[in-house]
Amino acid sequence: MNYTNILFTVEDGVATLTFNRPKALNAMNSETMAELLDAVNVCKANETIRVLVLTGAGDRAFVAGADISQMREFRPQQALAFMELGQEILRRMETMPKPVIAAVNGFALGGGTEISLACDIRFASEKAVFGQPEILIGLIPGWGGTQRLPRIIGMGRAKELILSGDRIDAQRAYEIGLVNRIFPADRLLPETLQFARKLAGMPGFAAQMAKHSIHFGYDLALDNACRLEAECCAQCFSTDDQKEGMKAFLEKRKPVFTGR
Ligand code: CO8
Repeated sequence: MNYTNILFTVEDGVATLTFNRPKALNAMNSETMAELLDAVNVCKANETIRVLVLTGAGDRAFVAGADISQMREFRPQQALAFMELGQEILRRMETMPKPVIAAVNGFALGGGTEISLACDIRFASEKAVFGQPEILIGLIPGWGGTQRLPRIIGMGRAKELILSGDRIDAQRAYEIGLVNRIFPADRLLPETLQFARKLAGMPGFAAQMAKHSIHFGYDLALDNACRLEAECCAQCFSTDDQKEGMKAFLEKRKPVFTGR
């Protein structure tokens, strides 16, 4: 697929997807969603891609939400289809068997915050701004925000953001656990890519099993979730990387992982 609304590059096992509609602050329209879906599928299928990084073009926005100029004329059935598509893409990305990191470089509002919530890790520039302002235009979040936000920052804080539509800066987002790390604007992408390369060098199957256990165990009863974890961990013993990791530890040397 040819991309016109995103940039997509791969280097050192790290794919970088840049939302690229800076004039509209990278707002998500249907075309951008279709390209995001395609890129997520490519990342999932391509064995040379081991980590995905998402960021926004320009110096103002990650994603300023779903495209309001497209949504304004929706009838309920179109709105539902737009939400279902967004939810499917984000769930596919969230459960992808490889780490996904958001490098939030500016406004991440509405759908922009929701995209970041579906990433495994959120890094932010000092200029980042988060929020779920849907209520200010007569909506509620529709791409998983009412569900993922409480799971990540707690129900009380999520309700505060969703019911007020207030925006928060990177520092506040860090304080409430919404972002993992903050960097000066010019360091965000280099630091994120350095961290992504580190993850790309980890045993890939173990990373896959970790995400699987977290995502598919989260809503199970504890006994069942721990059983799932044990089975995922046991599967790791089928890999060369587990053999190499333990051998290297006992031989007091750095492991050389092959991803097998
Ligand atoms: N959609 C479409 N265009 C946008 C969006 C957007 N979400 N955000 C910004 N733009 C456009 C502006 O219209 C403007 O375009 P133009 O230059 O042609 O007038 C350009 O980007 C620059 O924006 P501003 O002039 O507004 O820049 P400011 O610096 O004054 O303000 C803000 C920046 C604060 C980010 C402001 O643009 C803003 O508030 N944007 C909207 C944020 C928002 O409400 N996002 C949530 C949208 S709803 C949503 O995401 C729900 C998703 C899931 C539900 C799906 C339901 C079907």
